Amino acid sequence: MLKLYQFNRTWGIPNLSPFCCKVETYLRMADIDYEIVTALPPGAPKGKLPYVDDGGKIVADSHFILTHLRSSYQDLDKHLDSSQQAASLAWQHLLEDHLFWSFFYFRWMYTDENWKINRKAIFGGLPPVIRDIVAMRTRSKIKRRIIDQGMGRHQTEEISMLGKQDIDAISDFLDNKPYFFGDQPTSLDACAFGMLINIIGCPVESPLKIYGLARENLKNYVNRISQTYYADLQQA
Ligand SMILES: N[C@@H](CCC(=O)N[C@@H](CS)C(=O)NCC(=O)O)C(=O)O
Repeated sequence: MLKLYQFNRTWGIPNLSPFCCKVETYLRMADIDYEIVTALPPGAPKGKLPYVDDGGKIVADSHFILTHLRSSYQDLDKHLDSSQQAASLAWQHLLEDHLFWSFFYFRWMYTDENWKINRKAIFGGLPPVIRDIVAMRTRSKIKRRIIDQGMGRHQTEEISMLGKQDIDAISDFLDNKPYFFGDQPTSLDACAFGMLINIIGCPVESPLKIYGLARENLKNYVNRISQTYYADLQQA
C-alpha cells in the first residue's frame, strides 16, 4: 500500500503542513488507499515533507506526488479543458508560491504566542534535551529563508495586505461553487484546502485568519471538505 510520509497530526486538522494536507486530501478525494508514516524533514529525499513510497517508488514534493497519483491511480483533473488546466496551475502557484509566504511569515515570525503553539506542535515529540536547540535553529533557518525570499523584507501590514489580496482573489474565484471548477473536486481543491485550513482552521492567530474567516464562502468550503473527506477527524 502507498505510504505517505508526513508530519504528525495536530490541532484537529489533517496536517500542519499545507503540502502534506494537499497530498492526503487528494488521496481521499480520489479514494486511493494509503497509510501514514509520521516523519520529520531530515531524512526525507529532498529534505522536505511530504514524500510517498509507492511499492518502492519514492516520489518527493507534493506536485510530483499528485502527478504520480493522477497518472497511476485516478486523475481528478481529467474533465478539465485546457484553459481550466492552465487556470488550475496558476492558482496553485498563487497559493503555494505567494500566499504561502505570507502565511509562513505569520506562523514563524509574527508573535511569541504563535511561536509557542507552533513549536509545541512540531517539536513537542523530540527528547527534551535537544528539543529547544532544534526548535531554535529551525526557527532561525526559516526566518532567514522568509527574508531571503523577499516576503520577510516587508512590513507586517504589507505582508498582511499581500495575503489578503490573495484571499480575496481565491474567494471571488470560488464564488458560491462547491469546488473551484464546479461540482467535482480537482487537484486545485486539494491544494487550496491544504492552505486554507492552515490559515483559518488552526490555533495560530494572524490577520489572515481573521480576514479568511470573514469570507463566508471560504469558511464553508473548508468546513464542507473537512466534513466530506475527514469525518474521522471531526469525530475524534
Ligand atoms: N514544494 C514542496 C514544499 C514542501 C515543504 O515546504 N515542506 C515543508 C513543510 S510545510 C518542509 O518539509 N520543510 C522543512 C524544511 O524546509 O527544512 C512540496 O510541494 O511538497
